Amino acid sequence: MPFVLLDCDKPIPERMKHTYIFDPEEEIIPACNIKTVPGDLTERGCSFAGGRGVVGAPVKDVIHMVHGPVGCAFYTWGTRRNLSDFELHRRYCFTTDMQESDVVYGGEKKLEKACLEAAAEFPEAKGIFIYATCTTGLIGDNLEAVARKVEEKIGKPVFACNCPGYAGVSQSKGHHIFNTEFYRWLRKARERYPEKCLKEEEKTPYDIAIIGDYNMDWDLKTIIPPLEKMGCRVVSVFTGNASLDDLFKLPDVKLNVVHCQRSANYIAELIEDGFNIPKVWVTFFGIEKTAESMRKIAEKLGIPKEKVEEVIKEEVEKIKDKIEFYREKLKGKRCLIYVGGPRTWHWVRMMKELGIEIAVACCTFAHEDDYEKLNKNLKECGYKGTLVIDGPNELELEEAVKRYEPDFMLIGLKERYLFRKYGISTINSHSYEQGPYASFQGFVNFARDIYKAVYHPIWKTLKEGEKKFEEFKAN
Ligand code: CFM
Repeated sequence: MPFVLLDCDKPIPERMKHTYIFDPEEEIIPACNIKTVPGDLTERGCSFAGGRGVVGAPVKDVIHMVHGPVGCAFYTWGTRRNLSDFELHRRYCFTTDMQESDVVYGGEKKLEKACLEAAAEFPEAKGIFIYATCTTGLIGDNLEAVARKVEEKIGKPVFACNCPGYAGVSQSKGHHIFNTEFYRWLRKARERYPEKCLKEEEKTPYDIAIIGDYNMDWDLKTIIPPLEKMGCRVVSVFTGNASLDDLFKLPDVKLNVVHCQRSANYIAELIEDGFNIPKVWVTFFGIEKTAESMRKIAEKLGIPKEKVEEVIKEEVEKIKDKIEFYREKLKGKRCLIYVGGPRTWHWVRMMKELGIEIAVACCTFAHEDDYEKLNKNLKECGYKGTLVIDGPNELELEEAVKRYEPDFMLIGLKERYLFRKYGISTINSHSYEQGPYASFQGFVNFARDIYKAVYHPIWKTLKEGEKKFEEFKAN
């Protein structure tokens, strides 16, 4: 039986179907993307966080208006390093600050006023994104109606995202809603603002859009240059470092290159259906996967093989000695990976390239297809016996760490301090330590940060301190 019931889960045996030991001979998909069981102290986020915080947030030059109580607006900054060269999106916080009377009498007027005020105060903004929250979703404020009115008055695009926190079982539903609503809105908005679309004479056969990359700690600075070197032109990114104007051009490219296949595959599929633009799934983490992805893109666009191989060779040449150094230092180390979903499987090959064992792999909100990809990658890399947990809670993580003894953990800020107290080094895998981590150059940074974490002298000092304390207690 590949499913396991952890000791801490005895009072909630439902968690067993979320927890399995990977076996290359068996195709196991855990229960996932379903409601949290009562008693499970889940670490999942809400759908609003997925729509507003993950997909919408990186758009750099719009006013992100959160229509709800002031607390919901926290997601405006400080949560995620989706950096850009025009920091309107991370510097300011816009909210209608709903009060009790607004809830009773409706908040549409307040929303309209807030949008108009913000637009007047920030003329540099290219438009407004309005987000519903649980409060305004429940009272049924008509965000689209307000958006239309405001758009008429300010003469700039206004998009409304109806993604209250309760819309789904995790933040994943928020990604989905943002994708679908934005696509629908964009189709019509392109008719209202034809000047923002790419004109026929401006198009090239090598135009691509990167879908599902949010420029964490400037990942785009390592992803884009090799693609440009092989001849691509990146016209738009959904939504890392994106200007609203560039998002209008999403359906004008030749190929959609989908990186995060959880949060943004939806819009790539809609654009494929609606505009007949093909998509290709890629992974820009680690040497092998980045090279494989570049070959896939080149093939779709008809870029000559020799050209791509030349770029790959050049890039690999630049990093291979450094990677070899880190590989020597890290081979045989054991890790626990726990990220949202895609990164857990995106990183399997990269760990293999560094000679690292994957003891435990967890995802916060993955779906079946993520686990299919995780299993496939683990199998291809020859891993066996990895403990996989869907949506782990803190107790499960503690037990996993005690049983599997990883040398380091690729996790987020929520978990890091607890496990540091256990004496295990951690690397912030959502927003990074010192990124970028993507593509060839990013791989060196990632390997360096793992090396720095694992070899930091503090862990030795801690262990010696513990030993001394035990001796002291014994005497
Ligand atoms: Fe996509 Fe992401 Fe991820 Fe994600 Fe996230 Fe993230 Fe993530 Mo943190 S969009 S699903 S909701 S790759 S913020 S940049 S690292 S959990 S695995």
